[in-house]
Amino acid sequence: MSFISRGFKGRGRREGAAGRLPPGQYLEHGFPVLSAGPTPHTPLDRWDFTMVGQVDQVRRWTWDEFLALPAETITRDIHCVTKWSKLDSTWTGVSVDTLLDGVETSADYVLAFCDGGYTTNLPLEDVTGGKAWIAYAYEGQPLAPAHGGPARLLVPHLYFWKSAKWVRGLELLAADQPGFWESLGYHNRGDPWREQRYWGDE
Ligand SMILES: Nc1nc2c(c(=O)[nH]1)N[C@H]1C(S)=C(S)[C@@H](COP(=O)(O)O)O[C@H]1N2
Ligand SMILES: [Mo]
Repeated sequence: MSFISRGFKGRGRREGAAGRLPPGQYLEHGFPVLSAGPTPHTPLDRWDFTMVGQVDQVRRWTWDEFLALPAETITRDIHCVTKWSKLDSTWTGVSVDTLLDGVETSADYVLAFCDGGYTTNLPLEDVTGGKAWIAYAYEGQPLAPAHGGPARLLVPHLYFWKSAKWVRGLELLAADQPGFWESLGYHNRGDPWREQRYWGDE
């Protein structure tokens, strides 16, 4: 009896996740914290977000200005290279498209930079067209410091190391420049559906 009900539950869970777990991933119901260093605590009155590098003019938003930008609430699956995936996580933040609106650039790449010194690189294509946000709320609550609060990059279609916590800006670049994990052997792009975990994976 108990065997049957366990089996039934297990099957139900698998059906819910059908087609949503990239190769080699398992379903995680909690929300693990993965940080390469201590959690920085930048006071909001000293926080800003800047768009620098190959831009016609540096763009800068204070915390209050950032909160006044048009926000979006989105629900997405997220996939960590350490093999956990979390389905239907809900975030609120500003689309990178909104931040790039009116910015003239010839850049093809971005490097996200953060309090604490973490960086991650992405093709501009992977952060435009409704694919990336600067998120400041998770499940309707202010984003917890351990998870990147006050704000983090969210790029759910790539492995979660690309979703830089405590993000403070984007540097627009003509030439790609590897970020923190990318220069330590992780894949340059990190598409979970192609299982691009490490340098050398196709
Ligand atoms: N600034 C910063 N961002 C970061 C990291 C980090 O160490 N520092 N770790 C990355 C990795 S490897 C993962 S899997 C996710 C983890 O986010 P979480 O702690 O909210 O689960 O954040 C990414 N962003
Ligand atoms: Mo990770």
